[in-house]
Amino acid sequence: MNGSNYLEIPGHLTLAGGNGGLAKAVVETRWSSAEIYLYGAQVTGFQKKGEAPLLFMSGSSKFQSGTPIRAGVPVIFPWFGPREGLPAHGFARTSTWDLVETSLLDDGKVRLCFSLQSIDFYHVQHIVTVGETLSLELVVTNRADSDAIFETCLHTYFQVSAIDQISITGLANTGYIDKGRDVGPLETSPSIRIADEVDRVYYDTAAAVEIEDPGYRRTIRVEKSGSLSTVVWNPWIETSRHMADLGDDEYLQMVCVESGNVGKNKITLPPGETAVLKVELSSQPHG
Ligand code: TA6
Repeated sequence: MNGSNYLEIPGHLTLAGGNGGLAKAVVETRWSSAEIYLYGAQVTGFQKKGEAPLLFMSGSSKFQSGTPIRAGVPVIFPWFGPREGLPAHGFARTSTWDLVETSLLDDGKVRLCFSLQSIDFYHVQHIVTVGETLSLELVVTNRADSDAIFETCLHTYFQVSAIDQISITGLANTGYIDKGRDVGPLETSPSIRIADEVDRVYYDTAAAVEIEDPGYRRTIRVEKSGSLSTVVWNPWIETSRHMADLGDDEYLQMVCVESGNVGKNKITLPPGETAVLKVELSSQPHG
């Protein structure tokens, strides 16, 4: 981090060596604290004062170049899911981004702007704003002279008190594909409960989603814009056992509710245009 001290903000933002020696920004505001790795421009932690962490971090996560970090909000770009001969979920999450700008906003929030280097055809920024809420913006500009076609996703891992106690609302009457079962029904349940492996891509939905967590006595809210897909994932027992970077029982404390544009909602962007995927993550304690 030599030479980047000018990006630090006394009392609010320090640059430090994180796990595996990877550089991270540590942020403090009057409402919350957060950690963001330059590797993947990945928020790995966000916690409001007096509350449980909002984001889940696997105790077995690797922190090494070439391997994604299993925590927080991996930035998925320019494709979602597997690609023959290429890294799953694109290369953004395994690239080291430049931290190009930091600022303390008038209202006390801290804003960080990361830039993804050396992709000829795209200019990509990830803007993270830490305050009472956590706001993330993935900003992609097409610098080529023909249409760019790509997928985006903010693959958010939430920490929950107990997976079988939570309920997820906001997706009723939305069509989805369950990856495991390869079916395409409409969500009939106004309130989704998880009692098995769930790996669903909900399409054509711009709706906010809420996660009700009675154990932590809070409701998490995912507000989004520039996104037509919502992914809900929990690996459950068998899949977890095959994941080297997730403890066998950690599926009990996590759920992914991801905002993006994937599959049939992939983005076609004309030359010179910009697409912005924005999410605002908040939590409301129960009274
Ligand atoms: O978003 C859900 C998903 O695509 C699942 O299919 C599951 O594989 C998960 O992401 C994690 O993928 P990863 O490459 O991080 O192991």
